[in-house]
Amino acid sequence: MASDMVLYWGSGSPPCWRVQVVLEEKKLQGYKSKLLSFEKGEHKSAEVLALNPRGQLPTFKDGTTVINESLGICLYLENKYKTKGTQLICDDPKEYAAVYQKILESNNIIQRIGDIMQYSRRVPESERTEAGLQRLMEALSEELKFWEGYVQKMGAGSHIAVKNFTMADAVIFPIIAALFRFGVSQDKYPNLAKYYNSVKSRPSIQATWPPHWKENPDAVMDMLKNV
Ligand SMILES: N[C@@H](CCC(=O)N[C@@H](CS)C(=O)NCC(=O)O)C(=O)O
Repeated sequence: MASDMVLYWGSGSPPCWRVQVVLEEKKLQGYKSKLLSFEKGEHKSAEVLALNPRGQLPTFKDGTTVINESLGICLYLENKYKTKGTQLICDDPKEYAAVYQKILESNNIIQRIGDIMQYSRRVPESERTEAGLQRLMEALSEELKFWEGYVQKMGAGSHIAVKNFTMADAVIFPIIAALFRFGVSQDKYPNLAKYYNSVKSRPSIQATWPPHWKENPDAVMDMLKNV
């Protein structure tokens, strides 16, 4: 039952957002939603750490079952509620192969984004260079070109892995949305932009759109403008 579930989440976090999308798609809207502030360090509260020693979001509980990795939560929900709401993993072997392929392959995008974020956090200021950062931006750009090609090959009206909306979209859309929010140019990746702009209006996506993005829809973020 949805009322047994608690999701601790942070606004704008793609791993949190994908779980929220799956909860919407599976018609599990009655879950307890706890929006925490990264700025205030609420993800490191005793309440979260008791469930998730990493102090990361999403943190999720269903009755006495605790599961914290976003992808794990998404697959857990699909498996437990196979016949409820949208079927997010296809039955057909060719189709579920495509869905799992894209889900797991999307870790490459996350890795490249992580490399950029870590550069300013982990590399001492004296060792950072414009060229060093630019190389990481180029690596993300190379990665996004694969996805630009995949979306183009799928054709208009299709989703990221197969024709219908699947788990791959729930997992990947929030990453694409965050990339555009942080300055990746829609002109440079026109097919990804088309995908983004068509999936954006889906009710599960709209219902879970990051609240602080809604408050400030036109915020100009240029951190990734060179990607
Ligand atoms: N692999 C985890 C990653 C979760 C994650 O990195 N969450 C970030 C927010 S996007 C977080 O909580 N960061 C705070 C921290 O690591 O202290 C998942 O997919 O659930």
